Amino acid sequence: MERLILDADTWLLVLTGAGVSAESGIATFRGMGGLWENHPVEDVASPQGFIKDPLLVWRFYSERRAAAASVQPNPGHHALADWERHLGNRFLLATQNVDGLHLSAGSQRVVEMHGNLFKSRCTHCEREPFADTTVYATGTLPLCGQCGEMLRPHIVWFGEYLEPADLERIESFVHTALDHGGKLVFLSAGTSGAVYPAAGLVNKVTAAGGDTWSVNLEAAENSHRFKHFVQGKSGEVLPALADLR
Ligand code: BJW
Ligand code: ZN
Repeated sequence: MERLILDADTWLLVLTGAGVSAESGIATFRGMGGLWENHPVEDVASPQGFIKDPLLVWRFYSERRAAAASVQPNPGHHALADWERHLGNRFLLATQNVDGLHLSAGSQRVVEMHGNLFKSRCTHCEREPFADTTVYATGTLPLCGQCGEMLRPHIVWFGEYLEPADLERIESFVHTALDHGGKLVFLSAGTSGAVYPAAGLVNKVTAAGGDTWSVNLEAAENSHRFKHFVQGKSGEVLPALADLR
């Protein structure tokens, strides 16, 4: 297997998707066939879906909270935390996953691009998003303790904008790497490369002259845009991939 060299010049930006948590026992979106109980994911993960049926959406997220609370990070998560300990500020992990498993594995420089399953926010007042691990009973609509309006999961749904500060953190990492004359590397793992803006990061790094790696169980929609493609399970490939110098 080709090795990814992580030396003193390397600046590594990692993007992860649902595939990285698959070996921990969390179903991927593709694995579910894009469906949850026969509802297209877009119906339970969009603002329109929430307006139409908030109880259904809360049931979807409560079920996912319960599932994510009972699993552990796998060797793929741990490998990324090791790489971060080696590279320090020359490492950034952008994850599309909302399960919090990278944080449990010890990763610290993490941008949760699509939010966090264990946070909620108010649909109405200015209250900050807050930690919420509650698995709400079916038929319960959680309300804001401050204003009495409906709460919603702190998740970036289809058609919603990602937090500008999160996107800026990723862009600024790339620019800092270039400013330092460093060797910029982008590695994407366990993602179908179908959802933007995450799927477009490979183009940005390529345009900036960086090296690009994809680790995925099967060829992803954007695999042809990467210089290196390593096919396999991230929990097996990642721990063996890097050559830490
Ligand atoms: C393994 C493995 C193992 C399995 N090891 N590998 C540009 C072009 C076209 C469309 C757009 C565009 N820009 C924006 C859009 C619209 C939209 C979009 O991208 N649509 C596409 C479907 C075309 N994007 C948005 O709406 C985003 N917002 C935005 O851009 O705002 C501006 C805007 C506003 C108004 C209108 C238009 C634009 C927001 C996207 C938010 C996505 N949210 C979700 C759901 C919420 C999170 C949640 O509840 O969990 O996030 S969608 C869902 O997909 C989830 C995931 O994070 C995301 C990505 O999925 P991922 O991680 O890739 O999972 P899978 O299952 O698809 O793939 C798993 C892969 O792993 C597979 O390849 C397997 O082979 C592999 N695998 N086991 C390694 N063990
Ligand atoms: Zn409120």
